[in-house]
Amino acid sequence: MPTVDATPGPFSFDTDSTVLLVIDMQRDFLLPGGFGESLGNDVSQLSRTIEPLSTLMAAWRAAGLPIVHTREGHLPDLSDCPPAKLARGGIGEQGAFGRILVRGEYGHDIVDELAPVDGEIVVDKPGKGAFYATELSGILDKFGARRLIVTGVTTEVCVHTTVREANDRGYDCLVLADCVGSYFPEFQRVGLEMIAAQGGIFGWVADSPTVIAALQ
Ligand code: TIU
Repeated sequence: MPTVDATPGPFSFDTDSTVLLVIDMQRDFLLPGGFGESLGNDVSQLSRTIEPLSTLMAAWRAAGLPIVHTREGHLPDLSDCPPAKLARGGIGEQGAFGRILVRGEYGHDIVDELAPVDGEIVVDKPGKGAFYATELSGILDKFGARRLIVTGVTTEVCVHTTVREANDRGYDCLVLADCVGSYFPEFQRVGLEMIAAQGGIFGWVADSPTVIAALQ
């Protein structure tokens, strides 16, 4: 069984029960000019994840293993957007890449470098967590998944919400530090520490090259 040198300890994963989850690598969060940058955020803190994640995805695909992508966003009529989220502004408004976080808009889709390939599943989610109001649980069941390798953005928001719930649902989660990003370096550091503290209170943390090496 492949084993990764992780924090707080080794993380072993069966290749027939592990899914690579790629969370919200969307243009509106990652690209200059997008929604994230319009809020005053430094998108380079996120875009540094694209290259290592692209390399990891290539190795994962070469090994014939499953990848599930997610996208945060809403129906064009915003009927699936809670009033409190809508009231904070942005969602559905016109941005540089189309209506912000609306399904079907250019900015809502995944960056070109990490585009899903044929057969990979994309889960559209209205919330921060990837389980809330989505079909993710059933999809993971079909893959027989017991473990998740978790990547994407942002570390302390959609990655944390998803990993915390995945842990409650019984999945062992390995979060890859070089493949998750926060606009705030302090949140990145502390967000990763929170996962692995207390003996791995809701997951493990490692870097992608160790996972790629374990696949060889
Ligand atoms: N995907 C995700 O994390 N959505 C966010 O809104 N994150 C922010 O950090 N804003």
